[in-house]
Amino acid sequence: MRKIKSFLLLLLAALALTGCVGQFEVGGEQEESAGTDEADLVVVGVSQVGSESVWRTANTVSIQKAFTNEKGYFLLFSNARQKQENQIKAIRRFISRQVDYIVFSPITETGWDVVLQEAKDAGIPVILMDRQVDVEDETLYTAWVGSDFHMEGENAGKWLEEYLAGQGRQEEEIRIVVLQGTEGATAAIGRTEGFQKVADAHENWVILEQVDAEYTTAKGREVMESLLDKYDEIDVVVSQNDDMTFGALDAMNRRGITTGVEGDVIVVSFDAVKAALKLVEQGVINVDIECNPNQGEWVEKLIQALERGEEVEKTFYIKEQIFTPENVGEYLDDREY
Ligand code: GZL
Ligand code: ZN
Repeated sequence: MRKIKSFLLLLLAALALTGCVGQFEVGGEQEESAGTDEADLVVVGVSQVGSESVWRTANTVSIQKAFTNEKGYFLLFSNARQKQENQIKAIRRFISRQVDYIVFSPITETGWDVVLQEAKDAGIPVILMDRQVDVEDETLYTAWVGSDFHMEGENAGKWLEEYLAGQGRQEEEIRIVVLQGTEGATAAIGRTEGFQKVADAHENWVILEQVDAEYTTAKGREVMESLLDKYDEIDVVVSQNDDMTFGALDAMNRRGITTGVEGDVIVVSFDAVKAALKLVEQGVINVDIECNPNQGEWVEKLIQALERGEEVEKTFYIKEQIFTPENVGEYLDDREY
């Protein structure tokens, strides 16, 4: 692994001579250039899902903040634009460049066994962040840092239970639609299962339909339009990220349907990005289940431990909470994303 350092430093020296050291694209990656006096950098190859949501962008920022030259890293960052084959290509490029670590958020859980075996054969540890892989051999990755998506889904269900009880609506039929994230993504699987587990305890809750709206605003709007065409009465919209929620709110508002605390439709959202928390504060969104994107620092801590030759936990859940109009005010100001 170290021998590519001399190659890299030669390359950088050449660039430095031409005075154009800085971020440069190599084979679809952005490389944070290292100052030429950096003797011994840990090279980390990161394959990110894409830039489909505000949450994803914040997640990327947390990676770029964690893996800086000052902290001793050479970061190779690749944006897969939400295509699994781009992630597989990037991982193969990282292997051929013999990076020290591979970090990635797998867009969906399946299809990774072959390329992760290649990384294992090359002796390169793989750390997962955010979403998970469903592989036969769990030794194909060293650790995973992310959220407890089941817990997030269950928290959404429990909040709805309490909210409806507070309105005396434990008996009446509650008609629910769910905008799901990308099919096969850990976050979508967990949030769906977690919410379903609570819904199963309420025979008066009717989940009319659950539709993949790919975590984007455009698809969220389109899916909400079709659900509004199909069902004349919807009481609750559960939307598995804020970007889809923005699209769904737009679709409802265009039809004069109001949402939130005083509205016709209860809105349950996930991610808790700042723009959505402002709508929680206004009472337009009833509750937002946080999904903490700041995983970079925890992945970096794992790599530090591995560099020291320590054993690390396989699973690392990061802390998160839920936001309602009652509590959001105290968090809004110092929220970065
Ligand atoms: C959740 C993450 C999801 C976010 C979406 O950890 O995988 O992907 O909820 C993002 O915003 O697209
Ligand atoms: Zn579960």
